[in-house]
Amino acid sequence: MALVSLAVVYFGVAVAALSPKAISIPPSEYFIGDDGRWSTFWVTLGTPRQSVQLLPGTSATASNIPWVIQPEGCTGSNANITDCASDRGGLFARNQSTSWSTDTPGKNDLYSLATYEESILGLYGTAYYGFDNIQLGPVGSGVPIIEKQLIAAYESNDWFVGYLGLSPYGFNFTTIDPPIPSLIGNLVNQSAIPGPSWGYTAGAAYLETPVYGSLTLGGYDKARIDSSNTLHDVPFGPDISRDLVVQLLSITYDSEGTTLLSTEPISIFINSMVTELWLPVTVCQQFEKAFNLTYNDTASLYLIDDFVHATLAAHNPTFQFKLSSPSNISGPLVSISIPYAALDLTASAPLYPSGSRYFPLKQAQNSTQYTLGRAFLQAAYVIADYDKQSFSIAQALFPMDWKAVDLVTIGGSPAPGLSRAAIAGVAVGGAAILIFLAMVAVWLIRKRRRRQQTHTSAVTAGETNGTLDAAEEHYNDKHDSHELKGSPAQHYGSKHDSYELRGSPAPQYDPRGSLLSELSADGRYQHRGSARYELAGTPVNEVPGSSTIFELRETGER
Ligand SMILES: *[C@@H]1O[C@H](CO)[C@@H](O)[C@H](O)[C@H]1NC(C)=O
Ligand SMILES: *[C@@H]1O[C@H](CO)[C@@H](O)[C@H](O)[C@H]1NC(C)=O
Ligand SMILES: *[C@@H]1O[C@H](CO)[C@@H](O)[C@H](O)[C@H]1NC(C)=O
Ligand SMILES: *[C@@H]1O[C@H](CO)[C@@H](O)[C@H](O)[C@H]1NC(C)=O
Ligand SMILES: *[C@@H]1O[C@H](CO)[C@@H](O)[C@H](O)[C@H]1NC(C)=O
Ligand SMILES: *[C@@H]1O[C@H](CO)[C@@H](O)[C@H](O)[C@H]1NC(C)=O
Ligand SMILES: *[C@@H]1O[C@H](CO)[C@@H](O)[C@H](O)[C@H]1NC(C)=O
Ligand SMILES: CC(=O)N[C@H]1CO[C@H](CO)[C@@H](O)[C@@H]1O
Repeated sequence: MALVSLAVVYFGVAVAALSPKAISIPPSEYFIGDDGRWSTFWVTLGTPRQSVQLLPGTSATASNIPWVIQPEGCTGSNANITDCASDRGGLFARNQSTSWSTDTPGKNDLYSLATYEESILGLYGTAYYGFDNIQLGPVGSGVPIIEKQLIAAYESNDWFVGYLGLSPYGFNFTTIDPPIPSLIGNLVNQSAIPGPSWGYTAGAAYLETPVYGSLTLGGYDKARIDSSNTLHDVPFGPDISRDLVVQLLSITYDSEGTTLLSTEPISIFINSMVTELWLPVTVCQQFEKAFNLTYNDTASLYLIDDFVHATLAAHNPTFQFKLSSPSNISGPLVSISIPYAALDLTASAPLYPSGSRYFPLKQAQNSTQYTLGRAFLQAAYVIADYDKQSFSIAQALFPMDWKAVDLVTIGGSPAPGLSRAAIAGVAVGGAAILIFLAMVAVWLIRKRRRRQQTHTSAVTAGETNGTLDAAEEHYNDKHDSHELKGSPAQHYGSKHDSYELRGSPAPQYDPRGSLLSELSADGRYQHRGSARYELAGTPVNEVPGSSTIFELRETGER
C-alpha cells in the first residue's frame, strides 16, 4: 500500500510540475513618457546586462517581441532633451552586448517595425532586429531568462518609451522560415507560464497615491478588477491584427447630470501602443463644445490652457464608457468610469517641447482609426486569452497595497516542453500503475481470504462480500485521492478536451509558432493582409524625421 501512495504522490507531483502558474511582473515603480505618465516594467537584456523600462504592448501584430530604444534615440533632434535616456526608460546599446546576434534576421540592416494598426494612425518606425537574452522584471524576479529572444532596437519618437510585446503570434521574417517565436511564445514553450494569456491595466499616476500598472502573464490579477463590472469573453475581432474590439455604446459624463456625448455605437479597438482615444469627429466636436476644448493643428493635440483646465477641474467630470461585445450589442455591458484627472495629461519634449497640458482625444477620419489607447487602460483592466480567442474587460481597481496580488491562472495546460506523447505517457503510465497496484491489492486480499477459508471454513457470504467491498472501496478511495492530488485525471481530461478542439474548425494557432499557417485553414478570418504582415524584404534607409512606409505583402489565400 505504501507503493500505491508513493505512486500517487509521484504522479501528483509529476503532473503538478507540468502545470506552470500565472506570474505577475512587478512594476518598475516609475512613471515616464512624453505624452503622460505611464507605469513601466523592468526588462534586463544582453551581456553584460542592460536594464530598460518598457510599457506592455497589447497590439496583436506590432507587439509580439520587445521593442527597446537604441542609443541613436537620444541623438539628433532628441540631443537637446535633458535626461533623454532616462526619460525614454533607458537605452539598449546592442554593440555593447556580447550575446547580441544578428546572424539570421537581416544582418545589421534597418527594417520597418511590424506595425499595422498603428500605421493607420500615422505612427511609424524602423528597427534593427537581432537576438539576445532577456529577463522580465528586475534581476531576481524569478521569471526565467529567455536565451535567444528576437528584439527590435528602434529610435522613433512615435513610441517614446519601448514596449514589452504581449502578443503570442510568431514573427514572420520574409527571409526566415519558420516564424520566429514571440516573447510570450517562448515563455509558454519554456513552461514559464501556463499559456498565451495576460491581464493588464496601465496604472493610475493621477491618483493622490499613484497606483502602478499591473501585468500578469498566463492569467490575471483578481485584486485589480471589479468583478461586478466586467464584460466577459468578448470574442476577438475577425481581423487578426484588430482583435481587442469592443462595441462602444455611449460616452456620458456626470458632472451636472448625465450628458450624452456619443449616441452612435461604434466598434473600437483597444491598443496600449497608442496613447489617445481616437473617436469619431462628431464625438470630438461634442467634447469640444462640452469642455471648451480647442484642437491645435500645429501641435496636433487638444492643448489645454490654464483657464480651460481650471474650468474642467472645477467640474471634474467622470466619463462613463459603456461597452458591449460587438457580437451581442444588446447583451451584457460594462461601464468603465474615467475621471477627468486621468485624461489631464502633460505633453513634453519631444512631443511638445515647451510642455503643456492636453486632452488625449484624436479625431478619427474613419472607422479603421477608432481606438481606445493607453489613456483608457488607466481605468480598464483587460484579460486576453489567445487560446480561447477572446478577452474580458473590467473596471480596474486600485488597491492601496498594490503588492498584494491575487493571481488567477488561465488554462494551465501541461508544459509544451514535454511532448504530448510524453504527457500522455505520464498520465497513462500513472493510471496503469494505479490499476495494476489495485489489482495486486485485490488479488492479495482474495488470496488472504482464501487462506482464511482453508483455515477456518466458516466464512459467511456476508463476510465475503464485506471483504470484497472493502477492497473495491479501497481501490476507489485511492482512485479518488489520486484525482484530488493535483487533479491529474481532470487535468489530463481538460488537455484531452483541448485536443479535440484542435481538430475542430475553431480558430487555432500554435502559440510558439505563428498564427499564419493556421489562417488558411480557417475562413473565419477576413484578414486584409494585416495578419500576414511581413517585413519588407529589403532594408529601408532611415531619413531622420521622415516617416517610413511599412510595406505589407499580401501573401495569401483566405
Ligand atoms: C556603439 O554604437 C554607438 C552608437 O550607437 C557608437 O557611438 C559607439 O562607438 C559604438 N561602440 C562600439 C564599441 O562599437
Ligand atoms: C538645441 O538647442 C539649441 C539651443 O536651444 C538650438 O540652437 C539647437 O538648434 C537645438 N538643436 C536641435 C537639434 O534641436
Ligand atoms: C474657453 O476657453 C477660452 C480660453 O482658452 C476662454 O477665453 C473662453 O472664455 C472659454 N469659453 C467658455 C465658454 O468657457
Ligand atoms: C498651437 O501650438 C503652437 C505650438 O505647437 C503654438 O505656437 C500656438 O500658439 C498654439 N495655438 C494656440 C491657438 O494655442
Ligand atoms: C446576448 O446577451 C443576452 C443577455 O445576456 C443573452 O440572453 C443572449 O443569449 C446573448 N445572445 C447571444 C447571441 O450571445
Ligand atoms: C482612414 O483614414 C486614414 C487617415 O486619413 C487613411 O489613411 C485610411 O486609408 C482610411 N481608411 C479607409 C478604409 O478609408
Ligand atoms: C520550444 O523549445 C524547444 C527546446 O526546448 C525547441 O527545440 C523548439 O523548437 C521550441 N519550439 C518553438 C516553436 O519555439
Ligand atoms: C507560417 C508561415 O506562413 N510562414 C511563412 C513566412 O514567410 C515565408 C516567406 O514568405 C513563407 O514561406 C512562410 O510560409
